[in-house]
Amino acid sequence: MAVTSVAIAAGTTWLKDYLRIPEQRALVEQCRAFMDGPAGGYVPTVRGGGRMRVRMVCLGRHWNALTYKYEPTRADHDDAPVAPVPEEWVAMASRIAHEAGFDVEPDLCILNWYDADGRMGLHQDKDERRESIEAGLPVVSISLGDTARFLFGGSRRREPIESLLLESGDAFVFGGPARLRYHGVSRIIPGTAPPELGIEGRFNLTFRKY
Ligand SMILES: O=C(O)CCC(=O)C(=O)O
Repeated sequence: MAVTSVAIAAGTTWLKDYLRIPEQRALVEQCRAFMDGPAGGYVPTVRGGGRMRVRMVCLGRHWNALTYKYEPTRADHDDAPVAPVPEEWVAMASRIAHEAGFDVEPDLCILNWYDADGRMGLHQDKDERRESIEAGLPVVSISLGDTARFLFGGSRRREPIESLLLESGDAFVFGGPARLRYHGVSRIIPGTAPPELGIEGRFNLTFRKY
């Protein structure tokens, strides 16, 4: 299947079908190994006391859900040290960013697992270094498994929100003037993953430069 590049708005590119099935399958295996590994996925509790609706593993730097800061160990959970982002993942995310017109080498990845009830509230990604955000260095997102209904709003919470169906193998990039746009996942559509992946649920990887 050919990659379709959809320019959603300034700084925002949706690369549909970016990853072929063999690449997706290899990534799913790696994601599973991180999620089920020794310092594996856990359900973060955010500072208001609510439990997130995903299982999360951070690579490169840990995002602390209580302080909203990045750190070298998982201080809000088990204090385990954070594994590095695999080099081939950095290369892949840089390549995707380049396709969307950005020059960046990400140094952290947040890996989320959504089961059939998974979701993520509308938020901005704004905990990276101020310099990275001001430079508009993009967030590169990759979807694997079940389709997600992805919400994409504006830079202010009250702006209109678009709803997009991100499918397995899609990449979505937002940077430049779009770097602080609100986004979230309102639902997962069970049973929509490509059968070749043998997966019920969804992995999402977001790459960022700290
Ligand atoms: O799962 C997604 O598509 C979005 C994930 C996200 O918003 C995040 O990790 O900040």
